[in-house]
Amino acid sequence: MKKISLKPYLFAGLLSVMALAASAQGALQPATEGFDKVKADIPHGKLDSITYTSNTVGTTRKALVYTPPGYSAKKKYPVLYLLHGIGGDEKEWLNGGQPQVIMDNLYAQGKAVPMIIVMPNGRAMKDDRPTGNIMAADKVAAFATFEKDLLIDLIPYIEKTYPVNKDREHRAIAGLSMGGGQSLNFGLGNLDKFAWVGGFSSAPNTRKPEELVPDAEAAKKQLKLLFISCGESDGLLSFSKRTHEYLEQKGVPHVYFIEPGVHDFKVWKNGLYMFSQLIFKPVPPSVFLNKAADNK
Ligand code: FER
Repeated sequence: MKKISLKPYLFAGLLSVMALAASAQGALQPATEGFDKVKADIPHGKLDSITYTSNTVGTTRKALVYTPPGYSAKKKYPVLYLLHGIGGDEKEWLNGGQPQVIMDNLYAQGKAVPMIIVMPNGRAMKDDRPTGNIMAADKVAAFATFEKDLLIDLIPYIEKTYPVNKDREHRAIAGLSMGGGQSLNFGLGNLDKFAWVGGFSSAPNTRKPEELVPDAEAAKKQLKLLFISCGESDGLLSFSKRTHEYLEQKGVPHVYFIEPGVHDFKVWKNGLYMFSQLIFKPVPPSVFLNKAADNK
């Protein structure tokens, strides 16, 4: 009988085991088919509409709050503040992104840590509706004013109303476009308050990199995750790209995920899908290698 060498088979087997291990280790994977489809046969979270007093604006203001399936006031939850864009308000994520569907599906698969998601109105002014000229200077300025409303008014309201952990490691901030710029500005500007920061298709309101991260060593020490994503055909890509290049030059670990797409909810929903799976638990070092199959 002819003797067959097992060596090539062993080698091929070893290679495929290594490849599997590498992908299972959490190389970044974008959303797959069905991630945003309503499924009737799984537990669903709940949406509340809340109203809080804003000393910053001098009015009462609205926000939406998603509590996860199995929510109980006897437990304690981390909180993700999820911010909208220049044309939106506290309902933009709900209407355009249906984050409750994305999250319900992730929970059904055990892929995310149970968290409360707060969707505020990030235009901190008396008339905070996205009407008239949404690019008007006072309306754009109100997106910067929201930093105070968030830190002084909204976060304390959430923390006395819901059963939440109140330390930085249990607080995340992420958003789309103007809300992405806000998240990077407020998150990186208040590292004592936020350990998890995400900007999806961040807008021109994003501070210049040197102002955004003046102390790279402090950022390295304090950030659990900095996540930057954008569509490769988005006209605002340069704001994400310049931030990424600066962070890379300063050696600040971050995820830079550029995907096919433009300035729309396809990219933002995927941003939420990816970011929400990574927060409030140990981050696999492999995600910082940015080696997802179709990432550029
Ligand atoms: C701009 C272009 C886009 C700008 C803001 C945006 C304030 C925001 C877009 C969005 O939120 O979708 O010049 O200036």
